[in-house]
Amino acid sequence: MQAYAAIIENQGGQFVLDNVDIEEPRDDEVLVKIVAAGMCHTDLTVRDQYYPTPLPAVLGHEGSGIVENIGRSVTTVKPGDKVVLSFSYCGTCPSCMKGHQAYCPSLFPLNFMGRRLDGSTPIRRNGEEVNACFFGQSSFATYSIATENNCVKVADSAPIELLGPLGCGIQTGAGAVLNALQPAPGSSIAIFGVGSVGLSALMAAKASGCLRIIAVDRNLTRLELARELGATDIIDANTTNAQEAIIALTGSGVDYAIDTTAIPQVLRSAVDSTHTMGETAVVGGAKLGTEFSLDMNNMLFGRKLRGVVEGSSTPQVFIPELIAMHEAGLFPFERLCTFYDFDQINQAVEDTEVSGNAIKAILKM
Ligand code: CXF
Ligand code: ZN
Repeated sequence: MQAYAAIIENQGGQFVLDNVDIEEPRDDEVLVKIVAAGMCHTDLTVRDQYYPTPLPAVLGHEGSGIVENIGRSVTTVKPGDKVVLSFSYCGTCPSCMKGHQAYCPSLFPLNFMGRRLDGSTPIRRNGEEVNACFFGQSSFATYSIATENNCVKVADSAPIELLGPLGCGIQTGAGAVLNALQPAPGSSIAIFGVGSVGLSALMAAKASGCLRIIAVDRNLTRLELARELGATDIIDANTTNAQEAIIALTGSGVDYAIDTTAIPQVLRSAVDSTHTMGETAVVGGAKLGTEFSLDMNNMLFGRKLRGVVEGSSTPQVFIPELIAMHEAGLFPFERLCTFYDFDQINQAVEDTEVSGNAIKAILKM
């Protein structure tokens, strides 16, 4: 069938909108009419080829929409269902079977190789293959081929236009707190970088009963929003040494830290801002091969550092939980969102990464 898609043709280039042909779903696949798709920093990371998804490619991995058609073996969604699309996982390996889908060993090939595992792609432009299957969806398009595994069915009454970012950025931040760190009520936490991932972590920390929530960033508008969403302290990293300020505020450091920036020096100060036995989560995706250093003796005194992918989420469980928290007023993630028409996609990029005026851009198809 015909669809309209945003294609990255060259490293660092703009999105080019064009007509494409999309295949009908295979046995385990789901054709989704995309209503909206959030823009995540990882789309731009791949545009810049920090991760080697081959180009030209249709990116987009925070899609939401309505099931149009299903393959013969699909049983959990049907045409007309509202779905949020999340990351792709195999579903059959030990990690997936234990509920650790975000740590599926096939995560990279399934989400970043631009192809199904058999090497095929469901998208063509003028008869030429275009790389797709990005996070099992490539949802910067009016239609997407997803797999049953990465479709999360939501209620018919759900505000589907808003929900796509739950499939990646929002669950990445919220899950780092609610699934991975699991702070006890009364804990302290410092969040380095308050873009969409950091602010999602912050809202989750507030909902968890953290009593000291310290937001660190260089963007003053985002810091003000952090304060409105529950930060007890904000640190302007343009003018203040965050690590020193956190130690001064807390006496000995925070219980938990999260680095969303993927900048080695920032990750280092996140770890160094925790007290003995404090725990830091690294959630940002750096360019492949990026290294960072730590003080070994600082680590020796019980500090912990862990990587957290996609908020350690089982999407079919966690996304409905986040929707329920949103409905209860405990997780107002709509405050982060700015809507754009699909053909304004390059403006959305500029507003997100150049001016920083948009925190979570959502494209309406
Ligand atoms: C990514 C970060 C890099 C590893 C896979 C998950 N997060 C989503 O954008
Ligand atoms: Zn993402």
